[in-house]
Amino acid sequence: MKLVRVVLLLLCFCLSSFEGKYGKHWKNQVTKKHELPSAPAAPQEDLVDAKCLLNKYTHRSCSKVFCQPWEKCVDGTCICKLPYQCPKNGTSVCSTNGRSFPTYCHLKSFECLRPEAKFLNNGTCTAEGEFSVSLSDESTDSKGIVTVKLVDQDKKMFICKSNWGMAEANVACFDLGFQQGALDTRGRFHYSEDLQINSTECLQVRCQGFETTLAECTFSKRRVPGYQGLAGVLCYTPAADLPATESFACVNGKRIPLNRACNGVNDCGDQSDELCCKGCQDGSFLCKSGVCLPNQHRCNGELDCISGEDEVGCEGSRRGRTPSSALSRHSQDRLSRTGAEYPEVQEETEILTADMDTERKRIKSLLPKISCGVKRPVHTRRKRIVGGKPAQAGDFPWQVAIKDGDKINCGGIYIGGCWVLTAAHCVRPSRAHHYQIWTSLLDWIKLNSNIVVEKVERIIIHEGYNGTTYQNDIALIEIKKRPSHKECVFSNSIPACVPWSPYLFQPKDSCIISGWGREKDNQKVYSLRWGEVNLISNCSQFYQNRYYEKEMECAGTADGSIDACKGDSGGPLVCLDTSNVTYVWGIVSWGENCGKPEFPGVYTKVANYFDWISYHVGRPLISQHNV
Ligand code: 4AZ
Repeated sequence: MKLVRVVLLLLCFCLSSFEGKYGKHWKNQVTKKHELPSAPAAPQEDLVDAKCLLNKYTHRSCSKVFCQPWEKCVDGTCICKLPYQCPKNGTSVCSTNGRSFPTYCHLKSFECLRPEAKFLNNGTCTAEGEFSVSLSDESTDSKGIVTVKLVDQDKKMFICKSNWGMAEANVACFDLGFQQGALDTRGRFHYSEDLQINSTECLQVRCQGFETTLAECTFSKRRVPGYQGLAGVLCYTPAADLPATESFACVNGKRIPLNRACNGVNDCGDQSDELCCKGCQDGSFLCKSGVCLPNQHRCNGELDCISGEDEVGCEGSRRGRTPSSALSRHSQDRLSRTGAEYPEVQEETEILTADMDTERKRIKSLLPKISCGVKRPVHTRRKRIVGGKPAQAGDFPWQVAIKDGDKINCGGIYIGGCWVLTAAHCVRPSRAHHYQIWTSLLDWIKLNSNIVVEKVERIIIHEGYNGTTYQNDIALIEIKKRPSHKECVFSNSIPACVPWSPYLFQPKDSCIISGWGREKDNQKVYSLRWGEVNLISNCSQFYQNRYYEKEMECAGTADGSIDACKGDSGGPLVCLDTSNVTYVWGIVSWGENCGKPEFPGVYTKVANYFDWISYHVGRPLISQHNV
């Protein structure tokens, strides 16, 4: 191993170009092909959704992103789980205060609650183990070339510049105590003479960006012939702030150049620059929920978009990410991260630390899962033209009919356990004993043999229900358990999933309504019918001063030919996600007439009531993720 001793007291070590706007001393240097300087800051109005920004979404906003496995989603925010809520399976890990934890999840949940101790290493705690990160520049503590000392190594090592991105730089800065992460990975960095540089031997590091210390990232050693650029970082300090007019204001208070919002890179460190996007730049991937993802997240075998689009159409393009294929993984990353075409060189790569990202995925796979919104494969529905078509057995296994005396006036939606969702205007708590819940009903003139009839235990009307404005038109029906039964029997029913985020479906998405309601000409209907409608935005234009955006949803067709009508109330408007999982997106609520294009059907927006529903039925019953 040949070490190069640097004799200058302070050597100006140029890493790459850096734009002058951060200060006079940052000068443009040689620009390599794969490090083009970013374009001048330009207004990003076409990319950023300003209204959405008011919600101040971050990496902890579970209506936009999935929570970490050591977190759960409560009221739209990922909060820390208690360690005992972690899966038990796993190997022990050690924290920086020398404490051993049964699994990585236990440590992360403990750290989430009490951030003073961080991850140190996988395995047992050793007496001499220590991990440290430092920056080379003696003149300032916020920038420099990064050096690390790994737990089981005795000397400080440099990090290679290739693969060093904002995710890694943010983690390095978090580790050094800069809570807003990094400002840039490029610039002119200095290092002092007592650092020994052997630039052909540097460490590769890969982080996800959520880590709180570089010790959680995966380090590998790679020997390549010739010179290697070294990783440097400029950590964010308010002094380095950009003018408000030329920058994007992150939720954590940091300011980043405008042109770095919606580019798939978590420049803010809290992801707030990637969560309110109308489009994505630099080849990053746009989720329907308005989130930009780095392109490597597409088809990586893990769901990142809340409605799953990043893992659709991946056949043949699945990226192999087994830890054993370190060499190919590295080569692949180099291509996908920089977009540059490097010549393939045979390199020796040795993984030095545990792969905690794989461990995170393993923990995620062990979390409890609920089953909803997936039909038994009886037959495929025969799709016909719009207009309301008769349903076949098994098409709508969540659909129920509410019988009041001898009349069926309303529908309902089975959501699991003993619970049916309906419209508040359909039911009265005092009449609970008059109601019957009919499941698997197709035609109430020609009754099918598998119908199950349930009695009602109680009815919960939303406390904000207003019978005049139809605000909060939502109610829960609890089904009576059969004597000697611990659970409710919904033998032929399958629950529809309850949407936890208002971003799961968007205007223009095609969804399905079903019910026993009247035809357009007020003709009575005895059989269950269904039709496809599109979600409609801007519904106040049809119902001025009567439409409440947050609580209501409009749906219909351009010619109005498909619509819900009298008798469909309380029934479902369901939408299917990219994996064909069915969500109850709306409850038939009201509308001016039926089948008139200028007056679309109005539905209770169920996603707005996830917390209200979970409060009554219990979070685990309806939580698909982030339990
Ligand atoms: C009703 O009276 C009703 N066209 C339900 C839905 C619509 C109109 C009326 C929407 O139950």
